[in-house]
Amino acid sequence: MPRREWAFVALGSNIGDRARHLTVARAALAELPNTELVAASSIDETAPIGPPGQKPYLNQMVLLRTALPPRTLLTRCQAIERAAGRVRDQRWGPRTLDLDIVRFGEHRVTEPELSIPHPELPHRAFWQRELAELQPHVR
Ligand code: A4P
Ligand code: MG
Repeated sequence: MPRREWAFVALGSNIGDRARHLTVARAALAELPNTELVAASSIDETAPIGPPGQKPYLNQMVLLRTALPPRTLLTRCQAIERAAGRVRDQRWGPRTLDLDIVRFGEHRVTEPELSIPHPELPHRAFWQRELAELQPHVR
């Protein structure tokens, strides 16, 4: 069994039944192989960042303990987004479900397809709050 790492994954939704999209996403993340969903933060309603005319987001963060490598976790997250009816068109545009890997243990990844820690972390107060809420569960 490979070493398990702590991973912080951010959930966001601003289309449709936002709370339900988050619930389904949490269940799907908890079902990933060799992965445990250790804790979930409280849910924030946040003003949309990005193109104008979007609705507010529900945001939440979960703490996973996983043996999946970062790139595999990304692929799995994208499959969960697709299952939620996510259509990728506009960057930072409205979405049923967005899953972002915010931190993955002490890993630093700088690839076109994957940046860890997520470069927006310093700019998103709600992510910082959610991360702080989950931090005590890392042990
Ligand atoms: N990618 C690179 N690093 C990562 C990572 N750490 N986690 C790549 C996940 N994906 C990562 O993502 C584009 C590409 O980012 C992916 O193909 C992946 O290879 P995307 O989900 O298709 O597009 P996006 O989400 O529009 O762009 P991006 O840059 O991921 O934006 P964010 O940071 O996800 O922002 N406003 C509020 N209030 N709350 C939000 O949650 N989210 C966004 C999206 C915009 N405005 C928001 C919120
Ligand atoms: Mg994204």
